[in-house]
Amino acid sequence: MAQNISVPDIGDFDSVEIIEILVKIGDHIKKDDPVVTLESDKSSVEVPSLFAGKIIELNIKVGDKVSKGSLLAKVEIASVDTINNETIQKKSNIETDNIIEEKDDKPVVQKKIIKKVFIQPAAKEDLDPLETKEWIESLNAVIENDGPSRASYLLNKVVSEAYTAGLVLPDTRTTPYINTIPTELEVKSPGNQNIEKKIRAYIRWNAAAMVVKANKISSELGGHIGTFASAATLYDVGMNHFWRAKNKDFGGDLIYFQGHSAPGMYARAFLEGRLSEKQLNRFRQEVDSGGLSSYPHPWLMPKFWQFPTVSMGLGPIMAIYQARFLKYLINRGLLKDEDRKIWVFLGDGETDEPESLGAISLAAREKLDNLIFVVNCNLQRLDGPVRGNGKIIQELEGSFRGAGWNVLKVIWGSYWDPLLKADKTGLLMKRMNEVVDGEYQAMKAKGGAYVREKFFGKYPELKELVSSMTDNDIWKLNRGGHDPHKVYAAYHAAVQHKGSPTVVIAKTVKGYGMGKSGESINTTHQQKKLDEQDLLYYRDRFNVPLTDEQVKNIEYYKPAENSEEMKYLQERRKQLGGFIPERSSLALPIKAPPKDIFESFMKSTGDKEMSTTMALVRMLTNLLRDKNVAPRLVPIIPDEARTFGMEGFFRKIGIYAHEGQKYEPEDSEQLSSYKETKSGQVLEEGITEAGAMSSWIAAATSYTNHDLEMIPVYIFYSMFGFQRIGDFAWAAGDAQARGFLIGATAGRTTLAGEGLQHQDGHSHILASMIPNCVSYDPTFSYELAVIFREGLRRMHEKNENVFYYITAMNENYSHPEKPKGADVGILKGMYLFKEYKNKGKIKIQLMGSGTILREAIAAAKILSEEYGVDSDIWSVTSFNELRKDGMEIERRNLLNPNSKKEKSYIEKCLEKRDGPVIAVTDYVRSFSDQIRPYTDKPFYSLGTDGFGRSDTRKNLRKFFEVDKEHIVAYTLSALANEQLLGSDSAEKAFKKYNIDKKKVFPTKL
Ligand SMILES: Cc1ncc(C[n+]2csc(CCOP(=O)(O)OP(=O)(O)O)c2C)c(N)n1
Ligand SMILES: [Mg+2]
Repeated sequence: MAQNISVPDIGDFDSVEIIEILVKIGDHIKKDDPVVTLESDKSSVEVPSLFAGKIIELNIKVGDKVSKGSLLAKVEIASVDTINNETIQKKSNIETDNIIEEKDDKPVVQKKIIKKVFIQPAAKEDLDPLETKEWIESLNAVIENDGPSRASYLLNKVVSEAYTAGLVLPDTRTTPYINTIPTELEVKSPGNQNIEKKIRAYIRWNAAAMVVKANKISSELGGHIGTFASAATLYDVGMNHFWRAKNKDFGGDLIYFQGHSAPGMYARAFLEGRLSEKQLNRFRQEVDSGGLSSYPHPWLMPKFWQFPTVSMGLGPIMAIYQARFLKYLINRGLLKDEDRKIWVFLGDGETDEPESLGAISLAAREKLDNLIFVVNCNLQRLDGPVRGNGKIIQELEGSFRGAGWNVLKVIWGSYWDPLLKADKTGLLMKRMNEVVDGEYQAMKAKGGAYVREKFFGKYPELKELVSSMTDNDIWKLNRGGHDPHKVYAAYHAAVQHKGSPTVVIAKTVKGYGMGKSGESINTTHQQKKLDEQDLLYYRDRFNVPLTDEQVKNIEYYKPAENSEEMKYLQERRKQLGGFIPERSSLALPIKAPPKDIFESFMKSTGDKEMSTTMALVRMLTNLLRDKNVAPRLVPIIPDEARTFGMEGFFRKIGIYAHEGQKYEPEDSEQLSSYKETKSGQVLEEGITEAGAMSSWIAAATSYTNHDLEMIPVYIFYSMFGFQRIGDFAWAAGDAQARGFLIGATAGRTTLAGEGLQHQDGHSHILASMIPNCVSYDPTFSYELAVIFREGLRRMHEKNENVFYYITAMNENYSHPEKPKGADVGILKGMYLFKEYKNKGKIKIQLMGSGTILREAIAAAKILSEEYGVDSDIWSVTSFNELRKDGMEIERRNLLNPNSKKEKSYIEKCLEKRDGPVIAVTDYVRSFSDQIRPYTDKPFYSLGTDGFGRSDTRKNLRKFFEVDKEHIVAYTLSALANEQLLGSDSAEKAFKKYNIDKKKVFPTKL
């Protein structure tokens, strides 16, 4: 039986061109195999076959224009069963309508006043509607008889009671200021608490000693003691019991450590035998190798740190997208599900950062139960209290619960348990609720007597409650985050929890154990020098077995290898599979595709016009046909797929959606319909550049975190790239990310109508600041192809730790054939595109990049034909790469004054060529000015300095003086300036092109 393959609904286009035929007569194809590629003026898309079978007829050829319904080919199919049963049929909307009309069977309360009471039954189904009714009627009666205030009071009481009994009330925003897990439900730690306490004390001591020692060398070195002091228990319980390391049998949990708690991680690694005393002595002294970096920096300690976190807010959001990416890899079948967890530590002050909480709703939406946040609420940030007049723990609880997280508050330590039990009046809980953080902080700074008076003293009943306790006993009433039992119970509950992410909100004391020198005082954060008395106090507080003399010498403490502490420590980590943190990669390289995948881009497009963005999308489509590369590509798009002509990817490879697609998309009959699927490949991030970049980083570091090399390609408006997510890009460099960032709709005058906030004339400058970012501004599709292919080779085949930033434009133009031998120059940053050498004696070196190179090419023609000025036209694919080369060679020459001078690549290109350089780009002048020092030729740059504005490309180029007319006139003037030509020519040109000499410089307009 033969079936027709026709053009499906292609959306808003009447007729589109066939640019590729991907099958031959006689080919056996599977269902969904692409048959042809269609291209409109904006995007290209493959048409898949709806049938499996043998191609028996081809009814089209390349270049044909087709529309919906046009016959493409005929297929002889094997049997009727193979006919695609997914052929999309429009379902009626009846089902949906039914759902909408379904009766709400919640108890209906008649009385008007009750409408103000928002009560939801806790269980999904009402087991006893009569009883429910009685409850509601009772409430109703109280409201009517005693008023709403009495009713609220009673409700609060009931809720508190319910909470103390361990009921989870997910619909309330906050719960009372007590631990989420009731004492009776706490799972006990199997650990030996005595030994763990000692280990913790040694780690505390060594961390503090390391910071103090560094500051004896120089107070310039800095460091923090107070943060880790407050978080030591939170880390230690994880290290001893929960965090499983990567090894040959398991992928490993991933831990994002709070940046400035790094001293604690070094101190533990020292006890574990992974870092030496010599290394600890080199904390923050990294210039001569062997030092320890101030904070987690994988670039500086590539075998130790995994995640750069110290720029606050980046860790939490990157971790959320990391957790999502892990699920993506599992759902795409690239990684097995080993129940790995992502743990993230952040400070309570850090939650001020929009990035910290900005993506928490995504984490809940994606049901990331592999994600655990631990917020260390020591109530302080750098200058003072996080919420002096409020309660950060309650505020965070509200935010996280509201977003749909499982919230576990760890506020009070075990010493409080008997008091809470004995509190029959509920006054203790009331007092806990009413005290604000500023007071809680002051209480920990001022001792037991103060707490008795200020906290318990408020109510006679509470004073009585603690009357038999000494001030010292009261002082010992600990906070949850310092109690290993409470922390263990919370972590245990967190790892068991299914269906949503968990946040453990732990209350601690900043500078815990530091006494007068820095416990809970506003200056704790900056404390890095402890005097002798402070150190002796610290030793005594934690019973560190060091003599006074050893303390005065600030010696580290490491027990004998065969001591019970050391054996315990090693055994625990052995049980958990190895050490953490540790960075490694067992990822296999991806073989770069054979050259022919990009071959078609090396030829001229003839009259056919297209943008480099379209060329890129075609390249990606081709790559999706390469069996090595295809599964590893991760296209990341922040809600702009249609802008970039990438909508064809939706249907072809699907949009990742962990729950698949629960609806029939509006455009389901179209070729590029919005297809969400559990195994989808595209990450359609929505409008979040920070989120999309975090996804990109997760994919770009997958080779180390999941031992799986991935190829992320994040495509965005270039203006909303580096300047929006610059700090993430810097962190990506630190994390040794490998992947492509594509700054689309690039160029100040090329993205014409969008105006000031959209038109990018500087993203390359920002990209150039990141040492391992390789950036290009190509003009022609063959340049893009050569660059992209080399990126694949360098990053994903040769595993070089660089990442690529490439700008792509939305201006359509035809593309010439690749000049012979241009590849090397394209990659190095410049090559000779064309020479005019048939006219006069005057010559210029004309350089351009991006779309503006085309203005330069047009200007060169005018200069040659009308003014007798010849030019060498250089396509400068990367001023940034040229500068890197120039700087390095210059430095080498300066270091070796006696040796023969080496030549930079720019010098080599220009040495035998005459005339001044005229460089012109769609970016600010400092972009091309970068290479000025590396040539002795006179150098003139034209660029788009100033704010953009909306207009046509032609008008914008005139405004910024980068159009062919300005290039001609300014070149003539430059030649006059160099006394190579009289000034008449320039003056005539200014007149001819109506160039207004009185126009104000564009930066002032
Ligand atoms: C983006 C950013 N801004 C500012 C800082 C400087 N900084 C380092 S620690 C700190 C205070 C942190 O307070 P918190 O998050 O509560 O952590 P704690 O030390 O109290 O645990 C600040 C502002 C930074 N590291 N990153
Ligand atoms: Mg804090």
